[in-house]
Formats: sequence, C-alpha cells, structure tokens
Amino acid sequence: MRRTLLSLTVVATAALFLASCASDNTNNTTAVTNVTPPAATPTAPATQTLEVVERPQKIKDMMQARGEQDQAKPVLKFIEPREGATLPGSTVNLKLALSGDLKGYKPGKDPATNMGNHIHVILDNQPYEAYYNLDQPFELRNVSEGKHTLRVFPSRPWHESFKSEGAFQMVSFTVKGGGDASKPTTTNTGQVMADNKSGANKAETPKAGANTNTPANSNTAAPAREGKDMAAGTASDVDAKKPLLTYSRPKGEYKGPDAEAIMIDFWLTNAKLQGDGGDYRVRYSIDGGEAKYIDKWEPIWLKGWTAGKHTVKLELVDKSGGVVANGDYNSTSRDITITP
Ligand SMILES: [Cu+2]
Repeated sequence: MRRTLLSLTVVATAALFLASCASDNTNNTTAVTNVTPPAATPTAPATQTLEVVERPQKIKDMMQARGEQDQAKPVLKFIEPREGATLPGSTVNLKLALSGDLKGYKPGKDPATNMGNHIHVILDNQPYEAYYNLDQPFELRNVSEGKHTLRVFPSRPWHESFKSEGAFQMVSFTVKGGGDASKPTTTNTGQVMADNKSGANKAETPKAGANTNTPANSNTAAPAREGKDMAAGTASDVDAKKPLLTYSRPKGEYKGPDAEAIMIDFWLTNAKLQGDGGDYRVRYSIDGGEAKYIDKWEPIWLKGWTAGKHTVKLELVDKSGGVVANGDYNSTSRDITITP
C-alpha cells in the first residue's frame, strides 16, 4: 500500500511539473491532495471562484453578423410522435414542423465549422441531443419500453434557446417492445443487434445510413439521418400544465476558449420568475456549493472554471424555496468536463 502511494506520488509530482510548465497554475498544495492517476479526469480543485459575466464578445459578434435572426419567434410543432401515441419498437422517429416569424432562422449544420442553428431534443430528462436537418426525421434509438416525454425547442449555434411562445413543445408517448440496456438494439456503428418483436426496426434496416451519425457510404442514395442511441430509462410523471423547468445548458465537454465563460440556459413553461413579475426563482449550484439564484429568464455566463469535472444543478423553486414538484424534472444535475 505504502509502495503504491509512494509511486503514485512520484507520478503525481511528475504530472504536476508538466502541468506547471504548461500553465501558471500555482495551486500546488491543493493539487497534490487531490491527485489522481494521470489517465483519469483530474478532480477539480476546491479553489474555483465563479462569477457571472456578460455575454462573451465572440457571441455578441456572432449576433451582430446574424442580423435580425436572433429576434425570430420560431414555432415548433410535433408531427411525430403524437401526444399520447403508443409506438411499436424501440426506434422513435421525431419529425417537427418549424414555422412562426423566423427572420431567416433555419436549422442546419455548416460543414466548414460543424456549427449552426439546431433544435434541442430532450428524451425524458436526459441531456439534450442536437437536431440540425429538419428535412429528415431524427431517430431516437434503443428507447426503453414504457412512458416517455420528448421536449424540443430551437437553439442558436452557441446553444442559447429561443424563448418565445410556441418555441417549446412537449409530448408524452409510450413505447411497446422497446430497447433493453443489456441488449442494445443497435451498436454504435448502427448494426441491428436485437431481434425487434414488432418488426418496426426491420423495415428501417435497409435504409442505408439510417443508423449512423456520419454520412452513408457513397453508393447509396438515401441521405444520412441524424439520430442517437438513447440511455435506458423512462419518463417522470410530468404534468404539462404545471410549472416546468427544462435544463438545457451546460452539457458535455468544454475546451480552451469555450471554457472561459460557460452559459447556463433553460426553458421555463407555466412559470414566471420573480424578476419577470412572477413567483418563481431558478436556483443553481455548482459542485454542491452555495445556492445562487436566477430571477430573470435569460441565460447567464459563468467565468472562473477550473479544469476537471463539475456538477451543475438547476432547480425551479417557489417563494418558500422549495423545489416545485412536477415529476422530478424541476431539479436536474449534469456533469460537465472542462479541458484547458
Ligand atoms: Cu445546442
């Protein structure tokens, strides 16, 4: 044990020297106590001090270049799945219609930058998936049997949502013969693994590219569909008429300049915040730290993140500070990773 500790310390010290060379990190004592093997994600030091900053200049510049597009009032409608639908098989096709006062707003990925306007798609209370090409359905694969919700809303290239009326939509539906976490319906490369009872997936199989995120091979005509293998799970018991907080950002990994100021963004349904003349507040905390509040329905940007993994918790609370009950969607935690 002692020997292992000793060698760990040696490795850690070496790693620390390397880290010191690369950056101006002076928190050596903190780093030593938190040290983990080099291959693992480093634990964030306790010294992180976050402050709310204004919208980063690069986003202001993008908005400037986009003209009036950010004043659009996009409206989404579900074509599929329909509210209350019972769907055979574990692949759920999402089809949406976009209308409203778009002012040039159009989802689509720019192949040069891999960025663009897109729709945030949230199954149950999982992290959102980005949906770019509305001409093709988005495939949610390996969806568990049982009840589900889908929430959608339009987003900008930097993942800030449009918050106008009709932009957010939610449906509930039920999957029969759905995916099983122990027997994935599709592999990462899209090969069908499980024998689907309903046969719904079999009809899909011949469509080349139907099960991949990347373009289909060139000898097929069908364009690639966007889609994603979903994690196992079902819906919480959510009432669409009750106050609902939908967590959107942050999510995933942030690198380099993208990690300087990180946006917290969310959708609010049936609830007005105190700063907007209502009764509610959005409470957030990072890494289980001090509770802070957002009292206007706008994104905020936080600066001062340390490298490593962080947990962001977002909650909708009432006047007395209690989380508003609506299934369990009004209190959501997500892990994000900061890479310097
Ligand atoms: Cu996004």
